[in-house]
Amino acid sequence: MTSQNYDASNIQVLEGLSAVRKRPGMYIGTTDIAGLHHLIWEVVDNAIDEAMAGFCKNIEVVLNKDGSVSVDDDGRGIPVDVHEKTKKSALETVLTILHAGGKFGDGGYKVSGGLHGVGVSVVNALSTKLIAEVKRDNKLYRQEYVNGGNPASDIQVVGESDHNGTKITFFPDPTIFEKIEFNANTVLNRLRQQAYLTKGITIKFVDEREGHEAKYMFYFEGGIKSYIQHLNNNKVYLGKVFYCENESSDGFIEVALQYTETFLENVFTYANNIFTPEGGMHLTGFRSALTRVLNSYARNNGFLKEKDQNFSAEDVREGLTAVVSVKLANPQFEGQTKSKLGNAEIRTAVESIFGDAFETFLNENPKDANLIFSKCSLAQRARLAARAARDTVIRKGILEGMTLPGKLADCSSKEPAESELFIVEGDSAGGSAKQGRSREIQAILPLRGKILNTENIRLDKIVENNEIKNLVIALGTGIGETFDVSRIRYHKIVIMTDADVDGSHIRTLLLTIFYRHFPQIIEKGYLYIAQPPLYKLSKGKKTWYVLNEEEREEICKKEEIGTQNIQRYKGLGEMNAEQLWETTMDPETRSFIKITVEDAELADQIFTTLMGSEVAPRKKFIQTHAKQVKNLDL
Ligand code: 0RA
Repeated sequence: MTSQNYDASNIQVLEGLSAVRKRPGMYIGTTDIAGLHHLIWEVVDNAIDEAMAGFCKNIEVVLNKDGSVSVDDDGRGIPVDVHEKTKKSALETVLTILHAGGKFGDGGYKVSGGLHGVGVSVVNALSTKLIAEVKRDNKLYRQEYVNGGNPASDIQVVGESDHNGTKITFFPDPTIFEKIEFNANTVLNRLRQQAYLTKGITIKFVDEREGHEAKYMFYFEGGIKSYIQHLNNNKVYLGKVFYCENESSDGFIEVALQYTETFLENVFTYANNIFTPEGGMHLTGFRSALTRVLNSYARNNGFLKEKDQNFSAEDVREGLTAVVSVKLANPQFEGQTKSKLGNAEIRTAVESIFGDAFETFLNENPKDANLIFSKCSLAQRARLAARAARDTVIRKGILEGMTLPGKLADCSSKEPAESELFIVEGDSAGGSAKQGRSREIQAILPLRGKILNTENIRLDKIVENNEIKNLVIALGTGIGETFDVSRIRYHKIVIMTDADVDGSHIRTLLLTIFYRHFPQIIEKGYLYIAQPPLYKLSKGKKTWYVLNEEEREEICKKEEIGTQNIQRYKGLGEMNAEQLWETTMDPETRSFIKITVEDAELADQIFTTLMGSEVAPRKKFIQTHAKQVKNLDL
């Protein structure tokens, strides 16, 4: 833009976009890789809005060779006529004025809050160049913006078109983002999720970047019903998928669910296609209707006898896979990460729409109802047994200060924030770790051999296992119904196992235990994996400890180290106390991997596949991932 046509409204516009450039975090959360991807989400969300309003059937996302991204849709096309308030084309208004995107929309349930929905102008502000192409009125319009949203020219007619749509191509600004390279998997996962949530839409993804070439297409006829089938793909499921959709004056409600033989609950909730991991009113309504309907049906049909207790909320959650998706006019996002739905009216809407439909489903499908009730009743019996077991076996210990296990070499600090617990495989490595540690802040708990395969073992069995009992007592949190993460005695829990197959198996088992029974510990970021070296290389007085083959090859080549100077550590036990400290435990030099449940769905599927009772999917997984076998247990 030149200075001659710099009038008052322009100044306001540029101030708006420069505010975005000054504090990008306020608009897209962060400027790291997650923030970078928000740019794509923002444009795709706009196209999805068009689809939800019933005007768009196809969306194509392309990662272009030149580093830019294109999002092309066949919606109505952003209007190009002059907007009376801003005296600019609607297109330019949408692309240069903050929050303008939602104001024109008459598309029913317009996303207007949460992490997204900040408007495509934010994408423009954070791009070095953005090209908008609009197909409308049989014409193809084009306008280019540069350096954070400045129009490089007026809107121009550059051709004809026989359909409507919008294509936005943008180049993320490298001076804003830490990194401007997109991750195809991140984009794919998001697009797949959006495709599930928007029944009947086709989303294509094309990666044209050199060395990354790929093409995908997502179309799910059943919407979230297909999503449930995908989530339960590797599990033994109980009966068919329940699905309902309905509209009330408060919004549009969709629920799909299916029980599985697993013990885990997988409920994903969305509001206006935005994932709400903190739950909220839609989840509350869903849960209360589920418990209420199952109990009343069970009583009426003799599954629960007079003397029996009602199913608790936990009993009906076990093995449940569900997706709850609501669309409403003015979503209120609350909570720490603005990902909890606050609209109270949606609770009653979900409760009655889902409740009625689910009751009908049970009445009309007695076989499926039977399977669900058997599962709930098993969960109920296990809960009561676990409670009894805990009362007798561990309640005294964990909740009333039972002495710490003899095998635990505790640290002297009583401050959880600085304390670390190393869970070490085998007694001999445990010995070295006890000698080598910093007694002040590091505690060692040796575990003997293979602990157990938790997949098929319930809470009541777990608390009878000595190794696990020691672990639970050392953690200080309790387990099951009385689990309390705030009582944890260490803020770093470090799994330290050998770098071999057995070690990796034990690590997988431990991760499973944490994932199933102490997920809050992972969510808090307290769980780590130590990385003991695989090799020690030496040349003269110099030594190198290396973590993997690649590093070994590199150093051996560079330093001309021959085989006689390469020592391979088969296990932690081969290192003396000093070496173990130096390579793996010393806070100054060690490198830990922090365990996250960033993708609970994926983690669950890997655990289920590797450790579940179904053999076929496990084989398939190992075959298709054999080359990445190192990462199996993460
Ligand atoms: C404002 C108003 C209308 C549509 C859009 C914006 C719109 C924005 C984007 C961004 C990407 N794709 C998009 N498609 C549409 C309503 C248009 C009308 O009433 O005709």
